[in-house]
Amino acid sequence: MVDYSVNSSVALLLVNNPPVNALSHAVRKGLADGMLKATKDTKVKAIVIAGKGRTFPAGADIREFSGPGKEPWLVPVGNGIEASGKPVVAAIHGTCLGGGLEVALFCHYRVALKSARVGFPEVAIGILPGAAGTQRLPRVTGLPVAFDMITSGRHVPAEQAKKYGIIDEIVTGDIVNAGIRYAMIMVGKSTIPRRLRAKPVPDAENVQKYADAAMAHVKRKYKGYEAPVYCVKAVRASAEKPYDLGVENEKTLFNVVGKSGQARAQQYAFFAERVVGKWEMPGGNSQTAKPIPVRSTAVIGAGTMGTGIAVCILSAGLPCYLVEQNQKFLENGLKTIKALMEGSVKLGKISPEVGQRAASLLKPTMSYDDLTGVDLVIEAVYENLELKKEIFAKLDKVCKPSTILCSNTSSIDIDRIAVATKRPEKCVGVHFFAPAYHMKLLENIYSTKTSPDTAATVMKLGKTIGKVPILVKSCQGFLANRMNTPYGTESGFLVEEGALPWEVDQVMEDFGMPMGPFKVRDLSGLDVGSKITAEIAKTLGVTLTDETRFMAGNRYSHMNTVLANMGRLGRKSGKGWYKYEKAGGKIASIDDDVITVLNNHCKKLGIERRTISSQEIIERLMYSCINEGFKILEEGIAKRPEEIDISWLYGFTFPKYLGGPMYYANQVGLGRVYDRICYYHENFPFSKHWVPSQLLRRLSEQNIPMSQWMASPGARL
Ligand code: TC6
Repeated sequence: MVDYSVNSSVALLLVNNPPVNALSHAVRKGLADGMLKATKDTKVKAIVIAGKGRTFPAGADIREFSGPGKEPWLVPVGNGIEASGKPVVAAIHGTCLGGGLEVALFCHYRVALKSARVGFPEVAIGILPGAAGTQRLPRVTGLPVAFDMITSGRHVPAEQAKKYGIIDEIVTGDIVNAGIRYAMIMVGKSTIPRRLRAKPVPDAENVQKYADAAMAHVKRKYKGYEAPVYCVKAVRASAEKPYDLGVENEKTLFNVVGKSGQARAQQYAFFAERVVGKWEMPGGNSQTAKPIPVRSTAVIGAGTMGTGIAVCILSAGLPCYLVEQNQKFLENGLKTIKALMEGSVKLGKISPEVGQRAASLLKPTMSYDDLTGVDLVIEAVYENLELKKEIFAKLDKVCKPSTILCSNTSSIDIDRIAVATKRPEKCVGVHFFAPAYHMKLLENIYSTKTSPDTAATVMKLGKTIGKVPILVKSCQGFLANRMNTPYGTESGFLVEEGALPWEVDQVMEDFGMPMGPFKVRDLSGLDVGSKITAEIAKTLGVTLTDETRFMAGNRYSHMNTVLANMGRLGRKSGKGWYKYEKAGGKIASIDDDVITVLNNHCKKLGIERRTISSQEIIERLMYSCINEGFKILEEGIAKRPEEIDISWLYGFTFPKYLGGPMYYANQVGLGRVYDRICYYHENFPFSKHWVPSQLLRRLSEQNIPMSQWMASPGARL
């Protein structure tokens, strides 16, 4: 796990634990043994620690967190490194993260390739740096940078890290050779002045000011998350306690937060994100399928989704045609893309160079004939089957035979679009979430005809453009929207039965959702929902009135349309479920008029309003979706619960500290969830989404533990 060699007078400790050289028990032991050997060997005058393969250690082995752990711990190993009288150099390439950065900070010197990144991402998995990182980083960077890096978990590029003082020198060429060269220069120099433990924290007298600012920031930005709060407490101690007591304090905090339910959920989410990359579908999987190379792309439609998708593609450095039917739409689209790219540069999401390059990669056109040679096209027009079919037929005619045709649809069965082409095996769904340039989920959808190579291509494209792609089978609404539907429906029923919209929102925000369902409706526009409902009613042959309570035997609430018909369209009109300071305003306040409308609506329908508990709100919104999630698994739309959880984490900003709805269901207990679903089914027999899933029934009745049905390694945490 750690290869030991001596090159002239320099000992090399090369960590060899692919894929990311995680600091497993064997690696920690290898480092401790290597240090001992190098210290004893009188020929050795300096030591280099580096990583074999793609990276310097990227952190502790997260899988070990669920077990009892084994000595040697990282702090004593690090103490041994720091105490060495022979200079120890960390030679950094790839990602030097978490425990890896802690090892580097125990070394006396740090050199790195320009492409390397360093950081403390522990906060993202619900913990804090636990091997003195919270005490050593502030001694190098000062408090503000340490608070920022440790609470955000961001990866800092090597050159920036050099400015912070973390890296001593940027080197070129082979990292091991560069490290050895650097170490030879340091031979004979005293290591005492390089030991961070003895250094003061700069500007320590202002710790109160920095810590207060950091605490206020994390409470606002990471509402509900425990780890960032613990990170602030640990870093603060670096300025208030002597080094050894600061390390002791960090250990105490680590032991508390490390055992929390949030940490387990966030670590599950970490592995779930990796599990969904190992997809399978009839005829192939991520190992066997071969993605076609995508060197050129096109997006059809320069509306909100089309421009957002184009921005993702351009930001990844891929050429992109933008196709519209008339000059005005095209120009508007180009303006939007320019503004979004400029915004991304300003926010530091992309570099100015990438921003500039994007302008030359974007090719506006009104002619499909320009698309003959592109490798992949994404159609992003509005949800209309006939229009999508028409576009696919045109594309099929002009594009080369190998071009992959994708539809950015949120609900239309891909088979129904693909029939318009002679290449159904090359047709696939790519469902982006609004705003497309921001939301990380990419829901890729295979139809009965999609080939595994086509699926592999869009899964790879998703990664290239910085998304978290999942692969699901086509069905009405696919995974994400199908499962999320009861959430909206039930929230509508709750206000009809007695809850107020702001009460429902508050409960769900306290639960962890960034925005309650009624604020979301106001944001997207009540007219949008009411038009969709009208379309569904038309298809079913139902005439909607204020008194309609059922559609095709299924319970229905007309309240949203009642408000929309009053011109209360949401934020854009200044009134919706809430009232706002102005049309287009963002500050939502309670509106008594809505209570009046609700009361009148209920009176008309003969509904007696009642008090509804927070628990009922959570159960009706979450359990109805979870029930649908189990049906999605049962039908094979999603292969594993991880796909479902990832879709909620990155498509609906479900709180990571709850892991995702399926993980959450496990924590509550599948038996309890099933019983409550049965209870609601009995009470609301006219809501199909309460018909209990058979899979959930089986699991609950047989008391099958999570480890069996969530068979992935991450889920066992
Ligand atoms: C810490 O250090 C605490 C210290 C305190 C000491 C007391 N452990 O992401 P990828 C696996 S906490 C175990 O696809 P990339 C991953 O599951 C840790 N396994 O690659 C996957 O396995 P699979 C602080 C890990 O190139 C494979 O490696 N560090 C770990 O897209 C490849 O991973 C972090 O939180 C791990 N630490 O990204 C860093 N890391 O192939 C976490 C990865 O079987 N890691 N694996 O599916 C990352 O952020 C990314 O993996 C990356 C590489 C940026 C290092």
